[in-house]
Amino acid sequence: MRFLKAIKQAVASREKMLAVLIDPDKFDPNLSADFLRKLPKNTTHILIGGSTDANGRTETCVKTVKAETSLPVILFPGDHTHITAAADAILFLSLLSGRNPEYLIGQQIKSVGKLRNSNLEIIPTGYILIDGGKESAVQRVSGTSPISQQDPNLIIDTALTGKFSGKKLIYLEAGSGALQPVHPEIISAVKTAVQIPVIVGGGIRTLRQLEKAYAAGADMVVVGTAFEKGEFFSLKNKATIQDF
Ligand code: 1GP
Repeated sequence: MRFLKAIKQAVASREKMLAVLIDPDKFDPNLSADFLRKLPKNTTHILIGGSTDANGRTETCVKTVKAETSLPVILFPGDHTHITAAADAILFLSLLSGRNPEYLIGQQIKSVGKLRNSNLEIIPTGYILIDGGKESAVQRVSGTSPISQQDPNLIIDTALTGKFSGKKLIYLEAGSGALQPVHPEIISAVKTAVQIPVIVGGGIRTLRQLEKAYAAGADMVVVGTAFEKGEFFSLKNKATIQDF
């Protein structure tokens, strides 16, 4: 369990982690070297995946990225067909906020054939979809509803259910391109309750939002869309990529 162990060690020494999410649907292998060169220097992980992989490009994406970076490359699959043994590890997600058995246990069972013969490190992760102000791909694909940010108690109870069920990480997800990221008060309440590593993603576009998420207790922040669009590098505030 070397990747989970490293995450736990970072949390123990209060080091914050930054994961950049690459969506295989939008990945251009010809631009990947350039994309990776532009990543903040404190990027700690590359996540690869998304709710869909329309062209079946996850494996190509993983292999191309792995050839160009020594950062851990971790799968963030939308379903079992996105799994490839070429990555280092997999967030083995259960969509705990939803009530669709397919995303609580069905897809996980379908994954076993690939996982049992791979060297992927499997990291059990409680995945909680939170309302980010617009319909997310996760919501659409899973057919489940996000939890309202007005209902922190349900979010906390859901996260604790994940912990009690043996999940090693809790991922608070506002949805890719969310209008409102997960509110810092919710991050704080969840982190205080679960005391295991907490990942936060969805709609984080600015350094201020990133710092607020960290200050609230996020151990790892995931940024996808803003890096894809280059927005994270051209913020109105003073900070630039070199400030990371
Ligand atoms: C989505 O949490 C990730 O699954 C990242 O979201 O694309 O909005 O950064 P963004």
